[in-house]
Amino acid sequence: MTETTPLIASPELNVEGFTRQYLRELTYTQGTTLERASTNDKYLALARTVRSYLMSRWNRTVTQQYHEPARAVAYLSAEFLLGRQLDNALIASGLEEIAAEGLAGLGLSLDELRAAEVEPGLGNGGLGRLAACFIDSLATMNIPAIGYGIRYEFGIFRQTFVDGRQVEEPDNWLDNGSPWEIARPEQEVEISFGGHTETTTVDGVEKTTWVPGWSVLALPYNYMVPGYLNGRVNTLRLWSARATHAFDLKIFNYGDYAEAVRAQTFAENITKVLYPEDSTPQGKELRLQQQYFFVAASLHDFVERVLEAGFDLHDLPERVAFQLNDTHPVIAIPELMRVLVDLKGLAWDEAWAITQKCFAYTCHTLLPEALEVWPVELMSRLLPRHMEIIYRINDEFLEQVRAKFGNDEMLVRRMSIIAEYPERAVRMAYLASVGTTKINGVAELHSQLLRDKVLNDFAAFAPEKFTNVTNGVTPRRFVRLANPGLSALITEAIGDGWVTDLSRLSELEPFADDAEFRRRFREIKRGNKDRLVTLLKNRDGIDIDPDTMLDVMVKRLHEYKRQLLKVLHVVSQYDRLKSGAIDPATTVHRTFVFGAKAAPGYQMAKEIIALINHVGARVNGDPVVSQALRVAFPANYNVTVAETLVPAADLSEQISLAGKEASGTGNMKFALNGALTVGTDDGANVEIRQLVGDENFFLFGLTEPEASAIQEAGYRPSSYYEQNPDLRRVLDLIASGEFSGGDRSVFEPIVSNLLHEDRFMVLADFQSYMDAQERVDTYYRDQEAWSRSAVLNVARTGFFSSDRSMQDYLDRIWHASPVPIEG
Ligand code: OX2
Repeated sequence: MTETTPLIASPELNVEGFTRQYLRELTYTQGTTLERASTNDKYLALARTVRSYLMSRWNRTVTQQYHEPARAVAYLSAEFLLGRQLDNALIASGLEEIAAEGLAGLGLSLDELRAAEVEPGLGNGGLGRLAACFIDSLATMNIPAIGYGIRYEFGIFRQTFVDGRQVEEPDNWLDNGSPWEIARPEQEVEISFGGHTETTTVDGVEKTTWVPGWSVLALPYNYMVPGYLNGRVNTLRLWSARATHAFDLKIFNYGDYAEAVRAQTFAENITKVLYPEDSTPQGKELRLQQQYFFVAASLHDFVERVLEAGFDLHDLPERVAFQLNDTHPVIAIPELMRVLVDLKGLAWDEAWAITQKCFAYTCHTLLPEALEVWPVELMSRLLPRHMEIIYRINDEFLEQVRAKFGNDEMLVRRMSIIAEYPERAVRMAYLASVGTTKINGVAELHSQLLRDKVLNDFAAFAPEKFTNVTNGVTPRRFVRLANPGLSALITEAIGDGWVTDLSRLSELEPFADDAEFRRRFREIKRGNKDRLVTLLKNRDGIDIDPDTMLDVMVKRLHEYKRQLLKVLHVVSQYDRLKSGAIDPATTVHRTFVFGAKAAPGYQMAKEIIALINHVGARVNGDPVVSQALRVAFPANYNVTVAETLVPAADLSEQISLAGKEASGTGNMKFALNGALTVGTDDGANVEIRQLVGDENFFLFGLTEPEASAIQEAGYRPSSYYEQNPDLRRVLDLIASGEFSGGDRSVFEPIVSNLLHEDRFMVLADFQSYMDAQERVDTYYRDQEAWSRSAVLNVARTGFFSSDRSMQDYLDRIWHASPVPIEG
């Protein structure tokens, strides 16, 4: 590698080197002493110390990339739900033990300082966490990759409960300083909006230019994405909005100071807050501004800064694969066209060929209402040039449709990127389907349903574009870090290769039949429950009993995910214990743990949260019932909580209506940590069950074709109520005011919705779910059989590593290769 200046070496990788660097950070950066330092001071000094070890690797990665350009993956995502950074940086750099020892030498506790980190909650749930897993895997697999996203000043809201109801508070994650980001203000990019376009003819050639109305600055903040012990540190670049200097100046010259400050605020609003909607977009103007803002900044950054000067943009597809994480970044397609045609002077057809080759699109949903659509009126006002480009893309595409399928105007209307009803609007998923080389779903069933239902016309038009990549999760965070006990046991049994090759877990298979191994496995599970007991006690003041079965349902609150079905089960158990149908002394004791945030504007979801909390209070307060079951619903479920909760779980609830959950990724984390799943044939559950085997999975519920058939024939939920006395008792009990202090009106909307609409068929699956839960109880009584199944769940789910997902993307979509970092 050619370097003009030598790279500064890291501090020595030993306890002395670490301690020296730590004290340096505490003294020179935090400006304090060990005696005076606050916990936050000590944490920040620790973070910076760890960071200093990764810094030279980061520089080396960037330098090598510059000198030896290779095809890179650019992952465009409006969300990166990173979780805490320190723990991951410690294991990636091999510093965990050194740090613990060094800190102990100074009388400090690593665990205590770890706990001081506030996680950056820059995502809603699965989609954002997936992006974080993917960039971790890419770095670990030595792939040149860059993540592009938004540095929200406020991430996902902090959830609290008041009288059992959700209240949202701002997540000011930046308050205590963020040691993991590095601002690069000198690399700011100006991003424009509004205005109009002008077309002129020069030498007989039409040329359109955009005359924007206003603009803001995009400031990049870099985050390290360290590979696991491989010397590579990739970059995550998150953009933050500022007012342009020119704008300021003009107003200052008019002497209107107040107006200048207002302009500043207006600009900064763009990256102020993460929209808390998950899987159901709200169509707000600011959201489109966010999307264009980060996408335009990222394309500019890649083209003007990452690519070397003089790079021939005809070769762009050789150098980059832009992955569109759902429809949020899809405005990148017309933006790249604008850059190539308007700014770089390429002919339209050339530019279109390049654009289509550079982009690929991942769809994460099957709910029609979750596919983003932007009113033409809004798009034309905010991005007039892009609207023109979209029209032209659409015209040419529809010509091809006619050429291929004849003049079927119904079909043409169905496939048009522009919807006509209920208002003229741009269908972003269609734009993505037209402007990309590949389209993938996130689990086998989901990809199949995308082809057969949601995007069936597009699949008929270009079948070769469609592919599947089943999601995965990073084993570094969700096994190695979250479950140190299990990690040590696995390593003792099969060596430590599994951390970067999770398929190796299959070597654990024989240990399922080893009684001593199972005993140790149970001991670890029990230890993990103790850790959870401590966390819930300290964090939430919640008491749980580690000797009960831990039955966990954690995910966003959404009707399709069916937290309500879980509540019906709890209420049924409550009823049976109270009525004496089951004996609290002999039944299997369970703790039901819920974790879920509802989008602030999603009324029904918030009612369901209130119901869970009210049922929980009643159950926990009843002297008889609480002997056998308890409900715990810690507020503000997030990545940090998941890391303690997932390893402690016995039973994983994955109970969405078949055909609605695209994949799920929590389901994978639980199975990998040795929980058994009770689940429907939905999303990645299908693949989990195929891999672990029917005998190690509690399947229930309608299949997708069955559910669709019932819906088509006219689903009548009340008929289930009428025919099933157990179900009737449960719904009547909720309706009676049993869980609302006798007030029958409180949960009436929930009950009435179930009886008369029940869009996600909770009542249709009720009995099947109850039966599955009976099987769970029976099986759990046989702890040897249960732990054998649990071990087999671990041994057989190595497939769900995000490393494997990345390999699939590389093989099927990106075609990029590893580049090891030298030195
Ligand atoms: C989620 C999906 O709901 C979930 O099934 C999937 O596992 C996850 O994405 C990662 O692929 N917003 N969030 C999702 O989809 C959308 C849209």
